[in-house]
Amino acid sequence: MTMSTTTLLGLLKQQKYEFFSGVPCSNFADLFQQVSLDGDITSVPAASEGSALAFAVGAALAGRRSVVALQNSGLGNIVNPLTSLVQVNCIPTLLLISVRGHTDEPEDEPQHRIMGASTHALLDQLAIPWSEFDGTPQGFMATLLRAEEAFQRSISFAILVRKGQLSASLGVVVNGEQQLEGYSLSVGCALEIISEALRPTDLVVSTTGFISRELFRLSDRPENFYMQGSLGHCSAVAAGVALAHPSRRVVALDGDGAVLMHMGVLSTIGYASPRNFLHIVLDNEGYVSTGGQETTSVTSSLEAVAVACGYRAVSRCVTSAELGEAVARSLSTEGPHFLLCKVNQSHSRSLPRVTSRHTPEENKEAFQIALNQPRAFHLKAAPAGVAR
Ligand SMILES: Cc1ncc(C[n+]2csc(CCOP(=O)(O)OP(=O)(O)O)c2C)c(N)n1
Ligand SMILES: [Mg+2]
Repeated sequence: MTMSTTTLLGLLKQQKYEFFSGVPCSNFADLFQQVSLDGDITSVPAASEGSALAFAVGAALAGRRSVVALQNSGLGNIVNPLTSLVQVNCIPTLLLISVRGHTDEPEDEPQHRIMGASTHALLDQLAIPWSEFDGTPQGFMATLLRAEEAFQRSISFAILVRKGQLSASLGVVVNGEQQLEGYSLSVGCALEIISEALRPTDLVVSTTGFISRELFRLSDRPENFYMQGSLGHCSAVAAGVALAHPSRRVVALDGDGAVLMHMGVLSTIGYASPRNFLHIVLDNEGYVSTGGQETTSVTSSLEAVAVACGYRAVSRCVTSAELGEAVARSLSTEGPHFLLCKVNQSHSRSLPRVTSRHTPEENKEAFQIALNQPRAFHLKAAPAGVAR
């Protein structure tokens, strides 16, 4: 059964939920959009699910009833504050969880498989009562009353929502031709310029979502490691490769939402200072892969953070010429480099999934071979002292 997001929100408001935080999932695209436009609800776009829960706890301490919305992949980010804050201090919260990779959806992407099969058991293990959303207003109301009973006993409650159970009313498009006014470069154009400027031997680790899919569409090569889950960890993986293999240049292709989710890694990279590392952030000021919800990069200067964290060279690019020059410059000087590229939110209409050609394991194996036995490219001489 399908219920409209408007109905869901109306029932939540009726039960006096007035504070909302979370990290989006494409299944909740319409919900996040509606909440952000709703004058009765205070909404906080959190950088990670853990901090969304902490915001909700703060609101609860101040006497406001809150909802935290997340994809089940974000359960991994939430377990610590859930167990050591919410449960220990008896500050119950309503969790609205989008379940990806459910056992009866085997066609969902592989990164959701294990969490999809574990979500219910994990909640049981954590002693969080849950209910599956049945897509009817009566069923949802009954669930909210069950949640109420749990709250009386200072226990949190989770509602599990499946793909397609909430119908959109605002027409948010996920993976359509979203064309937003603003920056001239699209992710696709930026990736073409970057691919052009990189050496064939450069290793690339790309972040979760459309950026990996766009890279796969434009330039699939064994030197690319496409991250498909683990949002926010692409730069640490890339920097790990760079530190372990100082003779190869490694590029992290990151997104703004991903960087914000685990921003502490910038400090670690500045500290570890891999000279052969280039960190590129394609900043479209949104979680575009899940419907274009605004990220807080709109009001943050990520390049200033990178400077403060000790990256050796930092650039901000808006035009294709600036981007081409910055990538080329990073070839001739020592890193770690940070390159923030402002891009718009448009993508090609249908982005292929990496898994249409490679399983994650095949991708890993091809990448390892490319890393350890570089293909024979015709290499130009590198300037002295610069890693190849
Ligand atoms: C822990 C976790 N939370 C949420 C998601 C859902 N998700 C997948 S891609 C994505 C958006 C990432 O935004 P950004 O890094 O800015 O890249 P963009 O989509 O804008 O290219 C989100 C929220 C996820 N995969 N993992
Ligand atoms: Mg983004």
